[in-house]
Amino acid sequence: MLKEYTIANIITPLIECGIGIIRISGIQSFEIIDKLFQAYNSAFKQKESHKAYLGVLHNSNGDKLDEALVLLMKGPHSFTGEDTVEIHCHGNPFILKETLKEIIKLGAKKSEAGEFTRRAFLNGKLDLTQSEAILDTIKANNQKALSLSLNQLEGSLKNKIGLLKEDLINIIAYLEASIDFPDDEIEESYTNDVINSRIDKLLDEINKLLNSYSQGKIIKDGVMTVLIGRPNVGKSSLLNSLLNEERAIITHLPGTTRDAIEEQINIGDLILNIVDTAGFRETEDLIEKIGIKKTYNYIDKAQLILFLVDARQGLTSDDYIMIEHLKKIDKKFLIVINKVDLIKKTKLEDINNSIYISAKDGTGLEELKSTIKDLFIKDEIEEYYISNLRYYESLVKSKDSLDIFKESLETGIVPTDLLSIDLKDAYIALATITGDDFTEDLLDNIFSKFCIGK
Ligand SMILES: Nc1nc2c(ncn2[C@@H]2O[C@H](COP(=O)(O)OP(=O)(O)OP(=O)(O)O)[C@@H](O)[C@H]2O)c(=O)[nH]1
Ligand SMILES: [Mg+2]
Repeated sequence: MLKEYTIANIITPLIECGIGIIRISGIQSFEIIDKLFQAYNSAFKQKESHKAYLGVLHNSNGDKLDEALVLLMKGPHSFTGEDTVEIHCHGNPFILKETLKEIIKLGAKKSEAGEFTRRAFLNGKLDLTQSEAILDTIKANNQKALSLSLNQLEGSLKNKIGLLKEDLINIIAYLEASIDFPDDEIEESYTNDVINSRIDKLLDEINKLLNSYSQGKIIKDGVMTVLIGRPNVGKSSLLNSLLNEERAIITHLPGTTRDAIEEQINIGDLILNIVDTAGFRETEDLIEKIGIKKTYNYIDKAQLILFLVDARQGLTSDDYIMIEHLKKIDKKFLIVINKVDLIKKTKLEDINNSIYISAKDGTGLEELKSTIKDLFIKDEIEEYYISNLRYYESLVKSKDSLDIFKESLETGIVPTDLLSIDLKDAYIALATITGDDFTEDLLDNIFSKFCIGK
């Protein structure tokens, strides 16, 4: 299955910067670098692994391309498991592109998205949960998300699923042995009750993982949060205060924001993917109308609505209509009463489920943040989190097969020799998570999400 050709690519962004890196992986890696690079140290000839060599890169005409540092890693002790070369040159897109061109001329192919990691997987350096954790690690932008992905990269989920698979294999082996050697006392302890309780334990573990998904996904992807409210209530001002920058235009004129503005903010370890919208009101202005239509689309997608109200006006009839709508579609929302700096405290209306703030002077912003955090981050910490829909769906499949098995065992309708089929299905579903059961399509799907150099 492993391709016999060598792959290469620029693995750092193509911008002017300090260092740019090209990676080559495969059987021809060392042969290619020999033709392209002259090391100052003659020890380079011995190709000692995990050493760095300084020298000069040349093109095929003998023109100097750069002075570079070359790292050699002999397979299987490399990321991909193959002979690997990393060329660290100056972060100049021209140098990088020219050097890659020479490498391709010398016989390597330009790598596809995720191809280095795919090779690492196919060479048994990583399972699929670890491969996918690499992508999460690259994207993590807070400590919690990072810890989650790094644990998975170290193999926490791989090991957990491994234990579940091992348990299933033992039960399947017993069932099959009891069919082949029905009179032998293979293991008397394996009564239906024992099997049932072992399956129950497995189901417990699977349910725990399934239950961790919503929290895992929030840790990894954050919460889609939409700012809505009538014109001029201060939606854009709140966005700017939370971001600590003048991102959205603010004026005293109603209808300032027309196109939605999307930003990301971190509240401690919680990411808010926050959208400032045109809000809602009746209008004849075509552009504003489009903006308001967009607001409704965002409301549908939102996990949290911050519903802004001007403290001087309180809730208007339009607001009540919107609140009813949000309740009807079962959206989580907070009523945020803004501009409290303009009104005496005693004059404030007491509204349920509301927080009082001033986007202008920062009053109440900390309370708003901690309320949002409490809404989404659970106190209790799970041992494992799954944060990937693929794992969730596979676990559901596995659980369904175990449920069917339990039913068959209980009713006794299914002949014993067919009983293990459902257990095998449950096993295969788990095996697709770690990748000991995979199709090329599954790999294409997973690795196409990676960047070219990974
Ligand atoms: N005093 C005071 N003024 C505020 C506060 N928040 C916003 N404003 C003012 O209210 C006006 C409208 O603010 P925006 O943030 O543009 O309101 P918006 O809801 O985004 O308005 P549209 O985009 O037009 O729907 C501006 O003049 C802001 O300076 C606040 O907490 N206190
Ligand atoms: Mg606005």
